[in-house]
Amino acid sequence: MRPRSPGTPGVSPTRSMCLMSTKKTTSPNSQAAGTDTLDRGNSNAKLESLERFRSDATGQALRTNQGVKIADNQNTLKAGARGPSLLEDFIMREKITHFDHERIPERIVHARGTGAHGYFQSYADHSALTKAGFLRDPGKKTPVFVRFSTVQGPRGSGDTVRDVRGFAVKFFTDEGNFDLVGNNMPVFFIQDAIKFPDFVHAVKPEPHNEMPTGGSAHDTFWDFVSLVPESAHMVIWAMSDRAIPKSLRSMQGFGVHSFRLINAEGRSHFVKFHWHPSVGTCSLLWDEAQKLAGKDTDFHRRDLWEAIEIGDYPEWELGVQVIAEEDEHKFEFDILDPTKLIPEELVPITPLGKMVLNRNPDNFFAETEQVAFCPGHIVPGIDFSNDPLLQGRLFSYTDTQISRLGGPNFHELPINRPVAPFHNSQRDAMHRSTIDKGRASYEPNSIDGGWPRETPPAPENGGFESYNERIDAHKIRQRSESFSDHFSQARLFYNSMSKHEQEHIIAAYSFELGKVDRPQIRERQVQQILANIDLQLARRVAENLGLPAPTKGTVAERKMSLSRSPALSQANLLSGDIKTRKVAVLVANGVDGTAIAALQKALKAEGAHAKLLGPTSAAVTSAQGKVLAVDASMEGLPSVAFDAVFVPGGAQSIKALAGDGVALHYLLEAYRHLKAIALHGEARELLQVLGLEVDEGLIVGGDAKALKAFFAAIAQHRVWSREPRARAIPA
Ligand code: HDE
Repeated sequence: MRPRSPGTPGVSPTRSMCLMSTKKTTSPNSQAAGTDTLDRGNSNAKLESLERFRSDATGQALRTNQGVKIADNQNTLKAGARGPSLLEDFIMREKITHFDHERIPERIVHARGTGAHGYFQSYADHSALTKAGFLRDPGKKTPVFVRFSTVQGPRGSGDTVRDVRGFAVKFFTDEGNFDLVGNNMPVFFIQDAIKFPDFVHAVKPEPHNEMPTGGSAHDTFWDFVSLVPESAHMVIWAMSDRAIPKSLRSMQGFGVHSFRLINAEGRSHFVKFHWHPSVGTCSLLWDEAQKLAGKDTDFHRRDLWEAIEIGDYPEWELGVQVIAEEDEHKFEFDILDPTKLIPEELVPITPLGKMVLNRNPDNFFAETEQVAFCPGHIVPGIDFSNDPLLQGRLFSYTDTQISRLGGPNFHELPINRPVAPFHNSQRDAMHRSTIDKGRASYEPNSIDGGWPRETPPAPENGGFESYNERIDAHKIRQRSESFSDHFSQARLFYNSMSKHEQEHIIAAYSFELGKVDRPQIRERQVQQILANIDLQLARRVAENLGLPAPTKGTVAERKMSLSRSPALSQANLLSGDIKTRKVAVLVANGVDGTAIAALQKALKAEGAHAKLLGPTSAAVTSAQGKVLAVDASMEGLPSVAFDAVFVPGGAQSIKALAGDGVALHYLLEAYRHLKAIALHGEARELLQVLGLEVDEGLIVGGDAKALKAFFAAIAQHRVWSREPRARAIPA
């Protein structure tokens, strides 16, 4: 049997056994092709082939790229110890030349990102909806690689900026790669792909001084969106808490566009893809997000990395909203318009399966940086809709990789290689690594026996067939009239928010527009966009900016059948438990060690975690005389990195904390950020020192009842009722 082009997504044998199905699948096609059985059915063979791409230098000699062992990696070859370096030093030249070319162009958008491996498993056989194999076999674990990203900032920018987050998933299915390249918001800024370069140029740092990094609070962004009303809906999402997610693990994901699922009978349904995280969906506060951008630029990627390392594997449920082809036109909006969502109250989500991320990459560059997603990567059983934004995306992604990854062979990189074998007549080009055998790189041919051959589209064969949609139209450059309502869904979103979410939206517009220098841009956004979404919203923002209050919108309000969609509010998206939450425990010498042990036990039972923080990172001695290792100093792991704070009693410890400005600031900041705080034993005395009062999230006591109240407050994510009072606390 001749060696096949190996195809696996970069999985090591021991760690990935759980990801790979050992089930042997032989299709008529694989038998016809003669050798495909190995690649399609034998997962061990896949794993073995993958290992060829991994390099483990443990126990190995240092060598040049030509395999020559290196004797001295400290000194260049010189004419005498103090003499000039010699050009013939091939070892130094090879090393420096390679280093000189280490950087590749970063992604034009979504440059800042982080990735993880995992698997997807279908809950059931969804054959009625699709013939895609990975959605039909509930026993099958399909390997995935996911990359989360921000949009605006460069590779080294902060994680917690106000921005949309990318949520891109590569499914390595047996029938080829399927890339679901989505975002954490269900709509987009523009309706037609031809506007994308304009939008991106506007949001990116301004061209003269390359500022700001990682945010949209600047003139060119607001100039563009205030002139383009179709952006109104997405902009309000970007001004909402969704743009400052608490963690990547707690983000919802959306395919945004309508796609199609096609079953074996060729029947099509429109679908919208949704990812729903098991830990619930919640956000940072704006003040926290800004502070974290400085205190821990890597806050999101660190959280994801650590969660996977400790076995808190992030999980999402994949679901679809299903719309029959004949219902395409039954909505008050066009399902092909990517600035519209389909409210879940109108079309509920059908759960399909779950995704678990259980392995961090071995090498950021080789995996996370070189992964190449494309919405055009689909498999039989999935198809596109005519959404004009999606249509443009279908070519842009592979095109961009050609300059980013240096040629058209990026599909051969280990992270991008499909699990399914690939054979065709494409040849050569930069960085070709497959050694194609045979003489015939054309089809049809008789010289190589006619291989590789086409596969008929019948479902059991697996040849891809596009949905047989009837198109009868004029060639025309025109926006459909059905795309013309830009404000109803922005209003629906605003109306669906809880009170505190609405306040955050007002604050975000006020903050961002406050950073805009040109008064006419601020005014245009308030008068011509916000006033058409909601007059109260527009007035509040106008007041904060010192602008005249708008009295009416500039376009007639359309009456919609739905005025609120509770599914859009994060207030309704909490998990109800405290799994994976992080509690800071403030300690000093003389701390009550028994209280810490009780807390740790209770947190463990709930699947949550505690970290001990001291005045320095030196160990402390408890009141019981036990030496307690400290995880970090309070300055090293600030309160913004935690969900809640616990202060155990112990007279000596509390005396020390009460006189320590860092500890007091820690508690005040946690209070200001509406976090649950528990003061145990003597820690009660801190209330007076801090000038704070007990509330439903500021709990005094350390017995089982107090811990229960503390945990209940953590599960609520924030003590929202405290928000007005918290403003009085210095930031
Ligand atoms: Fe992208 N987008 N995009 N985009 N996008 C890219 O492809 C593009 C859009 C999204 O982690 C680029 O490989 C066009 C919508 C994600 O590697 C580029 C249009 C949505 C990622 C590109 C859109 C997205 C990208 C840059 C309008 C949500 C990161 C690097 C027609 C549904 C993927 C790259 C990763 C990346 C083009 C609009 C999501 C330039 C032309 C809508 C998550 O090809």
